[in-house]
Amino acid sequence: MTATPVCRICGGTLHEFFDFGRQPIADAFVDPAGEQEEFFHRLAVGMCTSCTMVQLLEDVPRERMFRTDYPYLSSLSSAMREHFRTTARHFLDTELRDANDLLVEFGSNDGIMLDTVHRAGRRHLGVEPSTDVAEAAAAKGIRVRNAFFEEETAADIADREGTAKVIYAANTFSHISYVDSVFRGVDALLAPDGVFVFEDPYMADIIERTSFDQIYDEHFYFFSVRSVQAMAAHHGFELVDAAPLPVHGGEIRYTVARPGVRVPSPAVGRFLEREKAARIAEPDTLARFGAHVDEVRDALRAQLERCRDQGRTVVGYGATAKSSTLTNYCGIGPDLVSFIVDSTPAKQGKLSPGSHIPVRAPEAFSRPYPDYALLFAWNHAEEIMRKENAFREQGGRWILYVPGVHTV
Ligand code: DWN
Ligand code: SAH
Ligand code: ZN
Repeated sequence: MTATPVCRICGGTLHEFFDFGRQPIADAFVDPAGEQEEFFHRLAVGMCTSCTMVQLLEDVPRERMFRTDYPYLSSLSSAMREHFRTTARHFLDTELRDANDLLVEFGSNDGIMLDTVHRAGRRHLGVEPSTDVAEAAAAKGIRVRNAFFEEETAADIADREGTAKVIYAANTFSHISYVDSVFRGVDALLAPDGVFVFEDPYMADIIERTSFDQIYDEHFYFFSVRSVQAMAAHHGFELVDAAPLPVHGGEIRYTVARPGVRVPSPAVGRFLEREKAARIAEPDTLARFGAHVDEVRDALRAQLERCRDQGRTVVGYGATAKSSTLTNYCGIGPDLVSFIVDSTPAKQGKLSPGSHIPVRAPEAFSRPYPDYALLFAWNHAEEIMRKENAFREQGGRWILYVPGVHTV
């Protein structure tokens, strides 16, 4: 673990605004029969007073998070499969005009996006350090390199394959503390007229919805249009577009190019104005966010304790990485949430990190239905509530905590 006293982007001073205390690795589910001790780190966030990038104060060694048995499989959500199909088609229609054009995706996971590019018979390469998920993509015929994306990997790909028209990353660039190496890699690999496109949770949405569970070890940076523009410029690139996405509780897709190559979209200026008006980079806004976090914690605990005291059963839905911060910060254990159901085979039979709530297969949800279901996968609410529609019909209620604690 390395201390991070200064901004990892520009070297500016960090203003710390929230400390979640000791937290486990959010995707390190615990084997109940195992004896391995859990790894804990200090989870605290700050904002750079120069470039406004929000970031963790300490990073966890990357091999502890992204390893052979990283459990998250992107393709388990049908809404996300549709989102990435549309994304791939967009690149096929707009950027990959020449039959020989190459698309490189880092953090390609189980191939949820590259599958469409591969099926279209177009040149692609995934870069994915987590072996199990990389193998899942390779099994679909997708070309994947089992490695971390950084300068050396990118330069080697450029040597072997030539430059890429599109370098793409979803929910991955914000996971990488060492951005300078990534930008040097992009510089080595990107075609002169190519684009580097990435999409990640949007800081303005996190503040607006108090979705503090987005903060955990894997999420190192919390991007805004202003901080991404500064980061791109700092590394000799230009932010040329920003587009909002409804997925994962509110994201932005950023398009970065070499300076002067693309005409910047007016959307960039519009977002900058909006961020200024919403005062998302002001210390008092961040202090208010912190106060809201504790309000949500207190309201959720009160609700769960009420359920327990009245003898009502509560089950968690979706053993998300996000729920690690939620359960551990709010002190939610198996006494308040008996178990969590999740469709990921590698999570089933394990215990949630730190909070040690058992994880079971989705079939356990209806045997019998609980009185309440705490929706940890709130970003997939529509898909899950549709699928589990019988739960509400027979009188069950969902507990949500974004935005704010409420039942439906
Ligand atoms: O950024 C990240 C995102 C993309 O994925 C990574 N750092 C880690 C991970 O975060 P997460 O675990 O918070 O992501 P999700 O997509 O909110 O996780 C949903 C969980 O719920 C998965 O474990 C699968 C499960 N699930 C389910 O049991 N039934 C999901 C759906 C849609 C379902 O119907
Ligand atoms: N793109 C997918 C997966 C996001 S999860 C989606 O949006 O659903 C983040 C992924 O990034 C994991 O699969 C993890 O193994 C990978 N990752 C983490 N650091 C990386 C790095 N330096 N280079 C490439 N991939 C990385
Ligand atoms: Zn900075």
